[in-house]
Amino acid sequence: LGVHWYPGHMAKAKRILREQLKLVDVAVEVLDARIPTSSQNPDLDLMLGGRPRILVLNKADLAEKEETRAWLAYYRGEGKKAVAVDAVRRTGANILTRYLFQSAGRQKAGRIGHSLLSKSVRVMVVGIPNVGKSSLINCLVRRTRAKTAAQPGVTRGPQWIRIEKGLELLDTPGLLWPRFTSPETGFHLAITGAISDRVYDWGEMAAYLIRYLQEYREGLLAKQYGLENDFGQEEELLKVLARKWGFLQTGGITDTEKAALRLLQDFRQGKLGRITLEKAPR
Ligand SMILES: Nc1nc2c(ncn2[C@@H]2O[C@H](COP(=O)(O)OP(=O)(O)OP(=O)(O)O)[C@@H](O)[C@H]2O)c(=O)[nH]1
Ligand SMILES: [Mg+2]
Repeated sequence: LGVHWYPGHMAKAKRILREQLKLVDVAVEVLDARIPTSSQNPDLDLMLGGRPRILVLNKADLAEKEETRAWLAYYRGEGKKAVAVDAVRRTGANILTRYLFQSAGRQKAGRIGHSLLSKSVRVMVVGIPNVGKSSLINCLVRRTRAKTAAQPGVTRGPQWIRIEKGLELLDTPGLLWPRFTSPETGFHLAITGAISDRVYDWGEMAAYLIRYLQEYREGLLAKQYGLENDFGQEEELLKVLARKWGFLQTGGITDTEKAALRLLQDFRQGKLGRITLEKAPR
């Protein structure tokens, strides 16, 4: 399970990130609101040292509202600055901007183009692959500057982007760490799209997701896909779905791999509704 998911370019990315850190006033750690625990890089504390940090729960549109609220309350209880964001629809961007200036110890001096700051606040945006770092920057910049795509590993080198509001934003490549604390972490990262689909087995990932939904969201799959029920073996359920979608191989054998991928895609695109895989401690 999860063998070559720590590609060589990540070691390089980490090195570059360390070099750039000297220039940084504030770090924004982008987490996936569906998996706040698993998307938090355990190496980052050491890397960032005492630098001010803001947590962004991104893709909040895909997570359960109540859970996201509970996560924010939890972080704030720990004295951390945290904000929920939907980088595509620009929700939460204004709060984040305010936090950035606060954390850098500055008041926002003026509106766009009227900045009284002699030097802009330098912000490094870090996080796991595909979590929406580049999208977040584009949403703060209000236009498309950083390249984004629905697969991990799009941003390769570091990239500073200056905006007129007295902020300079550094986009960075997605980082993972060499050892996951639990197999669950690996699954959660893979299911949400942080790890390349070439690494994990689709069937296993889909089976994990099905088990989760059977346990915590009973009836959801049945309702979504018009099935009689959604209990039973994961493999059986994938066969039912494959048949339903007409994913058949020669000889009429159901193509469960293809069904698994479709299910994962539906989850990632939010077609199954808002689903938080990791609940906030309360
Ligand atoms: N639904 C939803 N999708 C998002 C959000 N933010 C980003 N995305 C999507 O997630 C995918 C990855 O976004 P990127 O901004 O490229 O992510 P990244 O962290 O820069 O990825 P790498 O550079 O590959 O590490 C894209 O398809 C985005 O449209 C969000 O808040 N909500
Ligand atoms: Mg990127």
